[in-house]
Amino acid sequence: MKLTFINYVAREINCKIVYYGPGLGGKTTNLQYIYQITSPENKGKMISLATETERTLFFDFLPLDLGKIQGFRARFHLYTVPGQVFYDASRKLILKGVDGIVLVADSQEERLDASIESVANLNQNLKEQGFDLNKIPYVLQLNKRDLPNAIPVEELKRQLLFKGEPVFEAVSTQGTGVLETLKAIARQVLIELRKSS
Ligand SMILES: Nc1nc2c(ncn2[C@@H]2O[C@H](COP(=O)(O)OP(=O)(O)OP(=O)(O)O)[C@@H](O)[C@H]2O)c(=O)[nH]1
Ligand SMILES: [Mg+2]
Repeated sequence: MKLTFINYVAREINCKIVYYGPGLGGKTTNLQYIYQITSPENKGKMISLATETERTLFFDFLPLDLGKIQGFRARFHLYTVPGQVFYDASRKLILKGVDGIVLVADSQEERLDASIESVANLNQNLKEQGFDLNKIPYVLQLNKRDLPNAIPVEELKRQLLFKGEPVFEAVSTQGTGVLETLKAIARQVLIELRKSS
């Protein structure tokens, strides 16, 4: 199904990670933090595809410490989708060729329904692409832990866990939990690539 893009000249394997989740949950904030702390020689341009009303973000970067697969380095391309409900067509497009997904949930009580809906929407859109959320590398991030109306972690897990995926608490505006989340999804993607190589 997935044709991982291999660049034989640069000896790199390209991996696509998509940050999914409800509108204003903190997907873009995760990417901005990662971009900020990655040294210039290890990252490409951060590209923001924006229309008047809709934002999505893309950049690629090359972590050096994630190991090699049969002599190839792994280059990770990180994408965010627009979270608001009515941008479903964009989300489907961005999911094409995905290798791993981070669900950035909003911990605030009033955003619980939106987070639950986003997991369901992800599951549905993956199915349409021929992927299975039960099988694809997947990590859940509980973001905005700093806010007073954040729901207890155990309650969020009960509502949002899909398959026993790794869960990380985050305050992405402060960078807390952002790298832990990224490393966890990268690790899963590399394990899958090693299986198929
Ligand atoms: N207090 C707090 N605010 C946060 C946190 N993470 C993100 N925000 C804020 O929440 C707002 C939305 O964050 P974005 O990163 O733009 O959210 P998004 O998921 O990309 O939203 P869409 O692109 O609309 O789907 C911004 O004002 C962020 O500064 C957090 O952990 N704590
Ligand atoms: Mg965004």
